[in-house]
Amino acid sequence: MTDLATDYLDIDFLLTEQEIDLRSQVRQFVDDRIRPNINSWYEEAVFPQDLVKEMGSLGLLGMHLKGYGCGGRTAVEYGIAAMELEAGDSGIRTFVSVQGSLAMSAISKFGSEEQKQQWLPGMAAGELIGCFGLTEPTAGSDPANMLTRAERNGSGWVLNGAKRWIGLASIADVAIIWAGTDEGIRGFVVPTDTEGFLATPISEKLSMRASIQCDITLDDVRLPDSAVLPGVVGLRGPFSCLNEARYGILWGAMGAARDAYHAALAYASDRTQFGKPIASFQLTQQKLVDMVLEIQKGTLVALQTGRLKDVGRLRPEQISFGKLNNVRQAIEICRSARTILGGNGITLEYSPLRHANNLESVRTYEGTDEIHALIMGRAITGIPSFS
Ligand code: TGC
Repeated sequence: MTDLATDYLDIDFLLTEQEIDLRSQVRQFVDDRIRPNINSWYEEAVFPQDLVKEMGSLGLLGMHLKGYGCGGRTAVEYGIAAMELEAGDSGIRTFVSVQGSLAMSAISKFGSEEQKQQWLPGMAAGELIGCFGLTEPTAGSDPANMLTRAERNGSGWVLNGAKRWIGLASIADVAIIWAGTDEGIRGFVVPTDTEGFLATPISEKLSMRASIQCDITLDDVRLPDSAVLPGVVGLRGPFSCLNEARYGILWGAMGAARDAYHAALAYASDRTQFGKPIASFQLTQQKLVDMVLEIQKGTLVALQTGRLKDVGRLRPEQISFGKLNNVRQAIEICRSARTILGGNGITLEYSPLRHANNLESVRTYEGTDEIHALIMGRAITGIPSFS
């Protein structure tokens, strides 16, 4: 029988044995390698780079891509892994998303055979790190207005511009940089040791502290013609990669929410006030029940989205449903969990506020709540509000 406190609706019954095995494996990795250390990484703003190869060995990098050393896993399996990683910390799940869903998927979807062979096996193994440069200091929600330019120069290209909020850029070996050209927006595979490429970590963050986000400047970065991603021209390129990352997020957010709920439930069962455990108070029970309702609903949304993706029926507008709903609900769950922990909830000893702070980034990157609401609004009404 299912344990109602952990899986009220018996969602596990909908999972295959292989999915449950993968979940156990990733959960074990999180328990062994992330949970014991996350508080110090978070406090000291350290990204644990030594975990990268371990995640590669576990098959978590580019896990739903096929060939070139990638895992070839299903979308649901990728989602389950994202959920478990984010139950540890959003910063670690974000690493896997940026590496696999953004940088590797850009090469896998649109790269030349040579680019795939050069980069994907090393990235899948965690020997090489990638980043994805779309957002700019003055172009976040509206990447069509990017200022970064790539000009043809003889048989090659010269890139100039700036990118902001680029995960992993300062430790990356390769950057996928999207830039305006006379032909439209194009993607470039830029080795980060190319002259003129500079990545600077953004410090003093109150969110995602166990992960790295950077400013990038591109100052006359000279590239051969073979650096361009040949398979796409236009914003469809980066948006197709964002679909993959947004998909991982809608699972991951439920992992953070679940972890916060478990912390609150354990605390409420132990903590005694007025002579009895605070779990016995009606207001606390209401909060816990509201968390269970939204975690279970959000997990079903994630699973349905994944099943649609696995049979090729998933539309980007449906990813927006999950990204908007699950991140929004996850933040509320984490904040509510913090209230059950009282004053102790503002320390790093308990996870809910760390998760809530991380989720502020998650609700902002890969399309804000507002952008996903407007994507859904356009899908429902047929009327775009942003153009
Ligand atoms: P529109 O100009 O009409 O469309 C442009 C082209 O793109 C196609 N398209 C998509 N293709 C695949 N998947 C999607 N989800 C797509 N959305 C649009 C579209 O069909 C068109 O193709 P074509 O061939 O006809 O030219 O653009 P739009 O009006 O559809 O989009 C407007 C809007 C607001 C929805 C879009 O601009 C948007 O999604 N904005 C949010 C951008 C965003 O999420 N930015 C965050 C990036 S995160 C980041 O850079 C950091 S990475 C994380 C890290 O490093 O840590």
